[in-house]
Amino acid sequence: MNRPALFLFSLLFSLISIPSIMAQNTANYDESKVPDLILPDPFVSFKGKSIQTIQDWESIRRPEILQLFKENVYGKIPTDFDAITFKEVTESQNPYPDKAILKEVDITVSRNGNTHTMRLNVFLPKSGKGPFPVFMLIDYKPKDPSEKLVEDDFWTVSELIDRGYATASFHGETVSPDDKIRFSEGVIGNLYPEHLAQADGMRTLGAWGWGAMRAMDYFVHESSIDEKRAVLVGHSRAGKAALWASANDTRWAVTIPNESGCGGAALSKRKFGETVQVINTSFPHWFNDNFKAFNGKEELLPLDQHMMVSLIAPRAIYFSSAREDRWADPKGEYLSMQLGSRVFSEIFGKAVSFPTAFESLKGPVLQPFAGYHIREGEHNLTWEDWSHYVDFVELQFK
Ligand code: GTR
Repeated sequence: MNRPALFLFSLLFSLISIPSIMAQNTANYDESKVPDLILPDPFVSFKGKSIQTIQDWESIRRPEILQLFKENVYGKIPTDFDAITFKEVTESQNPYPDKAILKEVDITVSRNGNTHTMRLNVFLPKSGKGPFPVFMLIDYKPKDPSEKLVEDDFWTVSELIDRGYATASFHGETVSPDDKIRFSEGVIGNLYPEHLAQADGMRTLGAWGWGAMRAMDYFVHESSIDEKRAVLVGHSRAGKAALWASANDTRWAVTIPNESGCGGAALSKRKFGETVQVINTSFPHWFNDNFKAFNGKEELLPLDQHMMVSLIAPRAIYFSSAREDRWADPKGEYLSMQLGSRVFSEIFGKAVSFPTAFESLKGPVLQPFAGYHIREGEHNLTWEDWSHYVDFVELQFK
């Protein structure tokens, strides 16, 4: 190419590519630029029926909302398989031998002659009388699951044991690799390969949700754990997966996504911080293919994340944010809880309310069924978060 042609080519290239790169990389952090929120009504059915009773909710509206999320956002989570086995292995040293029993469990699931094995790590209190309530964390840190059994400040095993809980965790990588090329080299490719060709098929976050369900199967099987008092926790990307897992599997008594942001707790239609286009571009393997149609078009989504809260009800749900984690849109997370939790009072007759404006919130909102806190600091899961979770959970289980 001669120089003027090269110049013209690169000018054209930059004109085409700069706006699209900017659209991907610039996040709005200005509240005055947030569009007027027009949100779908959780209490009106597709046919326009006003939903007011538990019966109509369970038989009409909840299945509609679940279907909307399957089709447009996360993809289906398959529930069929032929067999599941639990095998205890001994690979790691127990970091808390004085207070806890460590069980490393290989969960092997088979379907159509194929198998997939995921690893669940479980700590049971040595003192106290079981069966114990359990905090289950979907983990994804560090990147290599064999590197470390417990992330000290992230999965606060010791403190949870001290408060009388069992706690368990699996690493997402052992179910579906968090990688846009290799994501199918886990349960999706091994057991459910037909999903790869489906626009509403299971992808990584759905697969992590599938993993949480298999962990729950283990709790049902393990007599020292009380599966009726099981709490599902996930941070950030794993918080998105925890929400979707619990929407699909009503065996979880309490669901706690921490700083789960876009595609998690935060309202997508606010377009504040991370957007649908940004998340689908950086992590095309997280959500189903249909979700990509809403890149830059959040206003066309036939749902928003407050409806995830309504899918969890009447089971308990808690959101948490961090002040400096604007990428995850703390206000959008709170609004989603505030609006979505209306299902508790309007359908289930439970006194749940979030009357306070986000800007004037002081301290955690702790009440039966639904709660929220925002702590100072950055995007992370810390003991400060966990300690509020324990306080919230104690309100539910007492
Ligand atoms: C970010 C991503 C967020 C959130 C976060 C995390 O890069 O944009 O949606 O999931 O990672 O998982 O820590």
